[in-house]
Amino acid sequence: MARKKIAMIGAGMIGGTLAHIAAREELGDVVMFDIFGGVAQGKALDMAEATTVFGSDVKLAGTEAYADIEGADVCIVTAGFPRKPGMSRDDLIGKNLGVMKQVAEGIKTYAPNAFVICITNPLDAMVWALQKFSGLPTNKVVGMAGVLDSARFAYFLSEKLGVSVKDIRAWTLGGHGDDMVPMVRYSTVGGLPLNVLVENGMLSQEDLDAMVVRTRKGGGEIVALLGNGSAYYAPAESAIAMAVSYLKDQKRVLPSAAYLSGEYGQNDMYVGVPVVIGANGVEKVVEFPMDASEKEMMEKSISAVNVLIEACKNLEPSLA
Ligand code: A3D
Repeated sequence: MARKKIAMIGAGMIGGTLAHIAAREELGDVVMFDIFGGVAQGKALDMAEATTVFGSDVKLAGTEAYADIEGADVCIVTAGFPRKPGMSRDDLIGKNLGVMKQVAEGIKTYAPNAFVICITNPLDAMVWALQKFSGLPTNKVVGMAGVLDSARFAYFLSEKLGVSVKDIRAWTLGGHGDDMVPMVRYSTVGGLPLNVLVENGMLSQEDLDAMVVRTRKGGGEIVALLGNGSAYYAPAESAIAMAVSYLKDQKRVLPSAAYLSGEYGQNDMYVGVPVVIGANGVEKVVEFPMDASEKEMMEKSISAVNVLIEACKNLEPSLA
């Protein structure tokens, strides 16, 4: 069986980390595309040399020619600009929308059958624009944010409770912004929902509230610490989990920015919801029943995403 081909569109901090993990895990041959082709080539050569140490036979290449992504099975898009301290994700929209247009053209021309995972911010609006610009099927274009936001929530819980990360399942839905919706009732530690932990005195409401706030601001916390650029290890691991579910038809249920056609009462937009990812891409959107306060938070988050989608339409009339 021929090796799979994985294209990283953008060879910056996340793109490089993605390539490293994909090579190490032998997920397939890796090609890194970047407008700064030298950076993509340099990173690819550095990692290719490392394969002889960690013993992986995959091939790595860097390029500034879209033709080199031809036939890719998976494309992971990080091309664009990250935040600087003091910037919100939304401040990136003008610059990154133009990047999505170029990337969509490249993928549509050379890898129209790929499963495309977008990471570029502001995430929900950029994945929406990428799908529109490319015309690829909506089940094959998805955004990564929920796995990361949920991972952050899970990490804070494991730290606070002194419990293995393996026994925590956290869910964060909605748009990838400060209005994201950590789903307390559906997040579990050893199978017990968080509200049950609070009721039984195993976790205080104050600590839980503080972790919800920290999760919402988790990206900004790292931006402030780094001083230049944003998180890349956890974002890369999160996108790899989604890619692996597709490549191995694992059918994992993962929170992802997915195209909605009536689910959660929404149409023609992308927002973070639980989805089943398998060999057919996004195979199903799972609808979590929501109580009044969860619904209110989700609606607020969806409205914030819709404002950004409208901004994209104003900036790029072909999307309207
Ligand atoms: P960075 O290290 O700057 O890498 C971006 C790369 O994109 C650079 O190497 C650029 O040269 C390249 N690039 C710019 N324009 C183009 C273009 N037109 N075509 C091809 N390549 C181009 O950033 P990063 O890797 O740290 O972050 C990448 C994106 O992910 C940013 O938009 C971040 O805001 C975003 N991000 C999203 C999350 C989510 O959870 C959704 C988390 C962290 C970062």
